[in-house]
Amino acid sequence: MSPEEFIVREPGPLIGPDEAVPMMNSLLGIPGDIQAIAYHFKLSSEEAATLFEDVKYVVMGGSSKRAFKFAQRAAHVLDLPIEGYSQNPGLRASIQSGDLSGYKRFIKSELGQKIGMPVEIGGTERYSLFKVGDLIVVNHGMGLGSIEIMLNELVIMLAAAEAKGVEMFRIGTSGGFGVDPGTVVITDRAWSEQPEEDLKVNGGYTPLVVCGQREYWPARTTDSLRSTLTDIAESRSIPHTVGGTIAKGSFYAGEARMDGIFHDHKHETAEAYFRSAMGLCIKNSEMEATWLTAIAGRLGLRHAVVCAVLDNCMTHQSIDFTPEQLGKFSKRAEDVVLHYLADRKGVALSNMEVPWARRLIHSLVR
Ligand code: R2B
Repeated sequence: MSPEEFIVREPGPLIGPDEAVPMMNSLLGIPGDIQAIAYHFKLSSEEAATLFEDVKYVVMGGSSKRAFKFAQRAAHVLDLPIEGYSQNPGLRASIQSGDLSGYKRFIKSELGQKIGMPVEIGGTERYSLFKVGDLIVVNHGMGLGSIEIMLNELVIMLAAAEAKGVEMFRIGTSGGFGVDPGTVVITDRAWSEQPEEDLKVNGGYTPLVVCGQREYWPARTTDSLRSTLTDIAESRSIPHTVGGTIAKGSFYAGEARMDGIFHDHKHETAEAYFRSAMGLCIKNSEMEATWLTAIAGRLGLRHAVVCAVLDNCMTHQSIDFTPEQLGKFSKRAEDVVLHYLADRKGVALSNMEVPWARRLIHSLVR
């Protein structure tokens, strides 16, 4: 197939601070009148419109616990109000209908606002979404399929709310290619796990399968945001590097890890793979970056991927640090984004931690 035969989806122009998240699917309606249901979040466009109108930032990561902790930290250190989903369904009506979940959510929401504890908004079976001030913190689960679902529904809700100038950050963990554990990789572009396929189209695109066909979607993160985050890491002495990030479709097989159920490949095969990736300035691999750059890129939303390296795939393939060390490493990625938010809000960060007593109360209530 010659290059001109590829379907290439171009990045959209970056939206300005007063421009709303664009709606690209006219079947769902026009801005100001979008009729949609975020199926996995169990929220309608009408609910989203009232909840998310003022959203400016979205911070996402794999685990729901980490999303809660980031929201908790952001609320505390940036002094952001906790926003819950507190439509009182009434105790009597809840008992009569035999479903107390709405009423329980109302109580939790009211309580959360009093004790500074973020509370999930919407359905929680698949994802946990918190809102503190103008910030959404949400988990996307593990893998490309999971983040694609989350992003589609989230972006539709933000478009329905006509949220303006929204910026998106993925913070997470990753395996490093010749990069030491504890280093934060600030992604310049995402790659598929077959980088030679990405190279078939010039200009920073990555192949994604859509309706059985390979399409090329934007792979670059936003230059200005990336360089601001790099300056932040530099000035705060957070160990970091900038480079490419492979988003794998699998955790064990994709890298011929030595700690999976199969061990079909020699270590040299995996090493040759890592080395050829390193030749393209690829620094790490995780499992989500391509769908973020693809979706945010097409919509013109400023976006960044900031992942801490937990293990260097070149030297050892099992994650053999203590949970405390790993927690410290992954916090570094969070810190970069937290500092960015503080700078944008003009907040001087003296203490970046939530006091232990508050954390204790929250863990008892949650
Ligand atoms: C990083 O960590 C998860 C696997 O442990 C996955 O979501 C990723 O990208």
